Amino acid sequence: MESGAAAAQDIVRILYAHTGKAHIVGITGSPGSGKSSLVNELAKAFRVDGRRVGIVAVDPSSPFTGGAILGDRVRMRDLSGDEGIFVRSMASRGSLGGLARSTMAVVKVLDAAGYDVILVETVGAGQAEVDIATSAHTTIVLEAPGMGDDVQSIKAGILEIADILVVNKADQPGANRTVKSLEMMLHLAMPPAIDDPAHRDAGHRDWVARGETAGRSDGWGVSVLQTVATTGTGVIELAAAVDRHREYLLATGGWTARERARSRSEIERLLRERFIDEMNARVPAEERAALISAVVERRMDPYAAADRLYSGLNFL
Ligand SMILES: Nc1nc2c(ncn2[C@@H]2O[C@H](COP(=O)(O)OP(=O)(O)OP(=O)(O)O)[C@@H](O)[C@H]2O)c(=O)[nH]1
Ligand SMILES: [Mg+2]
Repeated sequence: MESGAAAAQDIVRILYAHTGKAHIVGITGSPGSGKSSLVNELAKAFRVDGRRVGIVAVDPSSPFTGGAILGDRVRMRDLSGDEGIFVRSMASRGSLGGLARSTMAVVKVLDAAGYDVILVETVGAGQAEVDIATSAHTTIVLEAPGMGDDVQSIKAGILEIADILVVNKADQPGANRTVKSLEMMLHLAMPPAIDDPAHRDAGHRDWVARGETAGRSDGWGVSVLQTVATTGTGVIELAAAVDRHREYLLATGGWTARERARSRSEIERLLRERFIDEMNARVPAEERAALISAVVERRMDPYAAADRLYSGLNFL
């Protein structure tokens, strides 16, 4: 599956009909926030009732930790020997900022092979974060204490992609403040779905204190959980939240909606890749370079250049 698009296409043709049963869970967060450690613990939590767990760890080429494939092996060492767990670490192979091309292909293999839950770890940076959110059923966004706790500094867009927010390293100073900031931000962005007077009159803090979760357009209440991945604290609760999200999606039609969104974005991605490949194959490199120069030198605008390339493909 990882050796190239042609091989992947052949394999997917055979196994695709057997996919669609697994719960695909994306785990994203800043480098070093504890994703691998948490994935390790989550996997064990899902094993308790006998479910089989697949793990795909993308971005071992993280410039921050270097050689993380080895690191992941060490961290996930206590999973080895369990036949119900399969771990695959893969390099992001140049698709910087995006999900590795073959990630979802590998997820399909695990799905077809009968893994019930597939955990996909990606470093939360720009496009990869968005990619995983459109590729997974449930997206967990990890934060660690002290990474700039004011509402402004928390990355914009996090709310659109997070189904569950986790403050990991809850054993470290400042964890409570990070939780508060996230809850505040959730509340500001997404007031409670049910608008009763009690909600309206209560201050943010009271609202948070009552343990309510924020509502959003699909009705799912995003909550903020705390974990200590190194000891497993809070992981049972996180696993339960993941299961609850799956049940919620199934009960509300959200599952089908996400499947549609997943399928559409995958088809579009394949189409884009194929289109670019086709263009590179049909238009000689010198010609493409000349077009780029023309745009750089303002002799041609980018739209005109794209037009030229597009018509050269004779698709119309
Ligand atoms: N104190 C504390 N340390 C933790 C916790 N979770 C992870 N760590 C430590 O944080 C470091 C990074 O953990 P990883 O699990 O590798 O983090 P990651 O997000 O997978 O890192 P990258 O994949 O390199 O982005 C390791 O030294 C862990 O032992 C936690 O809950 N508390
Ligand atoms: Mg990791």
